Amino acid sequence: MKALILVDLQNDFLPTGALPVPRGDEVIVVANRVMPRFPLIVATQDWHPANHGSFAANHPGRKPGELAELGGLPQVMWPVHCVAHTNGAEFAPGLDTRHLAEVVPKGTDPAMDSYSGFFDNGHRKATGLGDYLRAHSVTDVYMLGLATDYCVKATALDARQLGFATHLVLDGCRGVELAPGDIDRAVAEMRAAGVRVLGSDEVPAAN
Ligand code: VGL
Ligand code: ZN
Repeated sequence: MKALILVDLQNDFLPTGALPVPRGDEVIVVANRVMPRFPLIVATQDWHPANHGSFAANHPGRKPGELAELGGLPQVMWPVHCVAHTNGAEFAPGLDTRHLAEVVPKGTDPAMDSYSGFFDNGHRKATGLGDYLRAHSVTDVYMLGLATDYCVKATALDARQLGFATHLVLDGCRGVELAPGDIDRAVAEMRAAGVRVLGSDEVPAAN
């Protein structure tokens, strides 16, 4: 059984959002195009409380883009983004959400960030997505979304670690690229972990 994971296709990651991913808007049509090829589709949502520790604004003197610490881990300081129940956290307009079987919130604990859709960054708590996929006999996960160098990468690496055959739909992803080369390095890291990288035109039709 195959599943499609749509990673953080939310307003705040679009070019007009609070944490803009360059050309992030271009992946929405890719998501809509491949969805009909999957029997099971799930989506993650970055879903932070206003007091989240990844927000520079919650650390006096810190600016977005700086490196600090959260929950004992190195933590990039981000602009306030994807605050639960705000417009910025909503799915991108134009995304066809009718066939989402499950929406997985992450990053809800103010004291820990969660890039992956499976676990927080400290691998201390699971979101339930792994159990959900196993309960549905999923063996293969395909994924696309935002951002390649953060949440997509973390979700793909965890999927591999959980034993799923993991496929990255590269033209359905865009990255933040805080430092030049971050996207290429993220893709290389995923490949090295056994993630198969493909184009949306190579995603097999539903069978
Ligand atoms: C993300 C930074 C902070 C992402 C989420 O979705 O890649 N990046 N929160
Ligand atoms: Zn976030």
